[in-house]
Amino acid sequence: MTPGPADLLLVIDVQVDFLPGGALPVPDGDAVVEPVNALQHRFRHVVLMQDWHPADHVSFADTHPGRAPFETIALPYGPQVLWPRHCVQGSPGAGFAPGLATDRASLVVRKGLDPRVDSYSAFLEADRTTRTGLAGALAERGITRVVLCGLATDFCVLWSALDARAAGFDVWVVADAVRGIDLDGSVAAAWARMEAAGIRRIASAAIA
Ligand code: VGL
Ligand code: ZN
Repeated sequence: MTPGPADLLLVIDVQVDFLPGGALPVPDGDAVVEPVNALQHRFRHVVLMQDWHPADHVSFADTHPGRAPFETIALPYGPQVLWPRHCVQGSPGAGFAPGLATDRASLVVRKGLDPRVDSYSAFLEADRTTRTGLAGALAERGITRVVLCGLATDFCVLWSALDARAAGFDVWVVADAVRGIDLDGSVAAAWARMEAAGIRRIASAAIA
């Protein structure tokens, strides 16, 4: 693949709290920084996503007395996995990973700001109704293909890729520039769902 003017690199949640030692560490998560930086030079359009929660966010186990991280609860919009408190607005853990290049991004989009609604997806919050505005911004820039990288394969990358596809974009995921959390086989399940949705998998070496 040779990226052209209608291709966008969408960098998902490469933030301190998702790295080893962070509040919600993705195993080997820091390994994506180098390939993500290299990829950014090959795209004219780069958008960085940032998970950005209020301190009392509904996805935090702390917000629900008696609940523990990684339990699933029922919310009005459906099942919600409870997480350790992470990516609190303005906290060091919400910052981009040290070493992540940010200069080439034209847009930084934050998600998960509503205390009552989570948003794994860069496009559509967990209520499946509230839009982040990203699809409109990409349409205005004439983007037709979205290439995803970042964290985590089985949550924010998965949902962002599925919603990009549902919004009509041609969607690719860079296999060596993502890492997953992997709860009960969720990484393998994520790849299967993406494949079934017509999302393509590519190696960063094949993008030049
Ligand atoms: C994410 C869980 C909670 C992610 C964000 O970036 O994949 N996962 N918040
Ligand atoms: Zn989150």
